[in-house]
Parts: sequence; structure tokens; C-alpha cells
Amino acid sequence: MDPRVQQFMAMIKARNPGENEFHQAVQEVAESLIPFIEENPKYKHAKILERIAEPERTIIFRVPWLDDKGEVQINRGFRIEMNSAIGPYKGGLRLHPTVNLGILKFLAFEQVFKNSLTTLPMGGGKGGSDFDPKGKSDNEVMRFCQSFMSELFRHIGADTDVPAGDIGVGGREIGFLFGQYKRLKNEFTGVLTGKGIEWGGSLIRPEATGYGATYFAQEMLSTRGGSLKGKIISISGSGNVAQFATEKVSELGGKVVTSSDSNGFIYDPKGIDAEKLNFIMELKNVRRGRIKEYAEKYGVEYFEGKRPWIIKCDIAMPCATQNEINEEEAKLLVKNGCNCVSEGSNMPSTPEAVEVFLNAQILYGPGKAANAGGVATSGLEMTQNSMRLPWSREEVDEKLQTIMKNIHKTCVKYGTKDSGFINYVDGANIGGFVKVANAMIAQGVV
Ligand code: NDP
Ligand code: 2IT
Repeated sequence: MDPRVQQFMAMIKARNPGENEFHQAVQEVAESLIPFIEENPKYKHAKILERIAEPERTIIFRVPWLDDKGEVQINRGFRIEMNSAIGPYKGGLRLHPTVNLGILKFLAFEQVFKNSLTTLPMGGGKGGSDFDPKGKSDNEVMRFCQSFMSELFRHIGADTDVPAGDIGVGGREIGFLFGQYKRLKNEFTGVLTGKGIEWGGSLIRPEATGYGATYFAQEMLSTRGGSLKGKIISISGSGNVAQFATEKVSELGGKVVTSSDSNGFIYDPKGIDAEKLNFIMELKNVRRGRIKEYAEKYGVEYFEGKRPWIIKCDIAMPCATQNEINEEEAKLLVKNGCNCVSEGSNMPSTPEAVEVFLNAQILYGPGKAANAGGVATSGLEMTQNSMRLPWSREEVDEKLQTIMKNIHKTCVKYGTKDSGFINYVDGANIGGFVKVANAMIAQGVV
């Protein structure tokens, strides 16, 4: 390891003990940025890297609620307000039993660079709770959301901090959170994104992350004269991002052959067509069941406890969670002919897996670039809320496509090596950094 990176990481680890995912996210960025900062000493003198890795504010709070049996339950709530140099804090809320400070800090840190890449004026934040929505009734989810917002409301606002969805937070949860915010503040504002279409939401926001990751794959493929047409695509997850990646990939002529959840994956060699995707949407969004049912319904193979990367594919789109592709799986993907990875989830590839992809010089689009379409469309929702005017599907989708093209261009600008190889990791990290760093310098030591 570069000794400068090593020294920086020793400081980060000492200040943030036990936060492994945060260390991982910071190290990846430091590896791209430290050489760049050496060439641009103004960032070094202003200690931008040291400042950018320290949250502006961290809020941790108790979330007590009553379950359906009348028993008191206690969860922990978080909001990490990471950086507001270029706009209000912006980023999702995650509800999952694995949520802890280190995971939310990694997500908030990545969000700063991602939001900068979108070209829109949004700072970075993330929040959530270790609450597990699985097996909870709608009423329990509502009571949890109301209790969570009863503390969070005093820290957020349409011009301060604008949360949205992430794992475990979709339209249902945003509704409960918005209702409680409105009641406490007596204000109807765009304080959350991912709202329902009847009450301030944007068309295409539900689709945006999956669509955006597909558009980004298309951009990467086009640098080598390729496209999605006729390609075999493996997708992990079966939630919001995975569903709409599956939809857009199929629309553009690719064949999606896998879908998964935390229990296992299904392999459908004929491809997940529109009718089968409808089944998945109903299964996951309404009945909240397990992906195994797909195998039973369509008579395909189900792999319990496994991830989809053992299946031969041309393109892989991880859309479930962090560290879901390890070194071994990355090697297998490359060996099986996979030449493009577009990350719908945040930090799905371990550092060792990323190294495999970069050494093989495949098209590797890291999450902070590839999945930025979700938050970008959240930015478009904020714009519509400010104007009090909604845009049509076509208008939003066209803006989303333009944004994904621009993110790709930024990655090419900052990531192209002398050999011509585009390192999208460096491209996204440096491209996302410059705007935030310049804003921080302009605003003084704050
Ligand atoms: P959902 O909650 O809608 O879906 C998550 C999916 O991933 C489910 O299929 C879930 O399976 C699976 N999953 C979650 N945790 C794990 C785990 N520990 N191991 C294996 N599978 C897991 O979330 P989203 O689709 O919104 O988010 C997916 C990813 O995309 C996350 O990394 C998120 O941060 C990222 N992302 C989301 C954006 C958005 O707009 N929603 C924007 C940008 C990135 P199960 O049902 O079994 O838990
Ligand atoms: O990781 C992400 O970018 C999100 N979960 C979406 C955040 C947002 O504010 O739309």
C-alpha cells in the first residue's frame, strides 16, 4: 500500500474504531485521491481529505414503540449529516437489523461523492435504524416510523436535510414518515423524497436507481462498441433497485436470468420477462414473501444460501447490499466471460473483488457513479417541489438519462489512464471530489 494512504488510514482507524465498512469506503477513496491531491496542493493545505472524512454532525437517538401485543420495543435511530458544502444533506434511510454507525457512515461518505457527481446541488447524508421490518405488521411499521420521526423532525428540513428510501424503506415507510413530519411541523414541504405521486412525489423516482444503473451500463458498453442487446445479465436482490434494473435491461434487449434475496437466488435461463417481473413485484412489494416462490411457480432452479455470481453471464448488476461480491466470486465472473459490472447497490464489491475487476480491465462501474440515478431523481423531485409543478414521465426520464451520461463523461475525464483504460473508480472518486473540495475551500475553515 502507498505509505501516504497507510498513514491516513491509521488515523481514520484510530478515530473510528470498529467501523469496518467506513474504513473500507474511505480507503478506496483515499487510494484514488491521495495521488491527485499531491498534484493539487491547495487541497492538501486545506486538509480537505481529513475534513471530508469527518461527519459535520452525527445524531443518535432512542426509538421506542409499541408492538401489536402492546409490548415496548426499543430501536436505535441515526442520522449522519456528512457534508453540506454544495447543498442540503441528502441521502436515504435504511431499516435493517445490521444497521450500525459504521455502515451508515460508509453510506453517508459515499453519498457526498455520488451527489456531487449528479451535477445537482445536494450535500451528503444517511440515516436509519436497526429496526427489522420483516414480519412486522403495517401498524407496527407505522408506529415505528412515527416514533423515529418524532425525534428526527427537529434535525431535518427541505433546505437542511432531505432523507429518502434505502433498504427497508419504500413508499409505505416514506408515507408514514412524511405524515408524522407534517403533523409535528404543521408544514407541507419537500422534506422527504420518494413521496407518493398524489402528495408531492416525482414520476420515475421509484424506477430511477435501477433505470440509472442500466443507463450507466449502456454508456460503459458503448465505449467498446457494445450494447445490452442479446446479453445475459445476472442481477442480485429483488427489491426496488433490482426490480427496475430488471425492467429496463429487458426493455433494452438484455436477458436477466437471476433474482435473489437474503435466503438464496433463482436461475431462470429463459429470462425474467415482464409477466414474471410482475410476479416478483407482487411477491416482494405486496405479499412480502421469499424469492423461492418464483422457483416453485415457474419450475426453475433455486439455490438456497447462494449468490447469483456462480451463473455464467455477460454483465453483472449487484442490486442487494454491501460486500455481496467477494474475490472468489469476482474471479469466477471474469472467468465465465463477464465483462461489465454496473453496481446498483452501494459498495457491493469487496476491495479484493474490485482489484480483480480492475486487473482484468473489464468495464467496472462503482456504485457511487452507477447508482446515482436514484438520488439524482430525488434532486429532481426537490426541484419540482420548490416550483410546485410536476414534470411528466418523459421529462424526468430524459433528465435522468442526461445526468447518467454526464456522470459517465466525468468518470471518463478523471479516470482515463495513459493506456486508454477507463478506471471508473478513480474517475468517480476524483470527479465527485473536485466540486465539493472547491466549495469547502471557498467557504473557509468550517
Ligand atoms: P430493498 O429493501 O428494496 O431491497 C433490498 C434487496 O436486497 C432485497 O432483495 C433484500 O433481500 C436484499 N438484501 C438486503 N440486505 C441483504 C443482505 N444482507 N444479504 C443479502 N441480501 C440482502 O432495497 P433497495 O433495492 O432500495 O436497495 C438495494 C441496494 O441499492 C442497497 O445497497 C442500497 O443502498 C442501494 N441503493 C438504493 C437506492 C434507492 O433509491 N433505493 C439508491 C442507490 C443505491 P431480503 O428481502 O431477504 O432482505
Ligand atoms: O444510496 C442512495 O443513493 C439512496 N438510497 C437514495 C438517496 C436519495 O436521497 O434518494
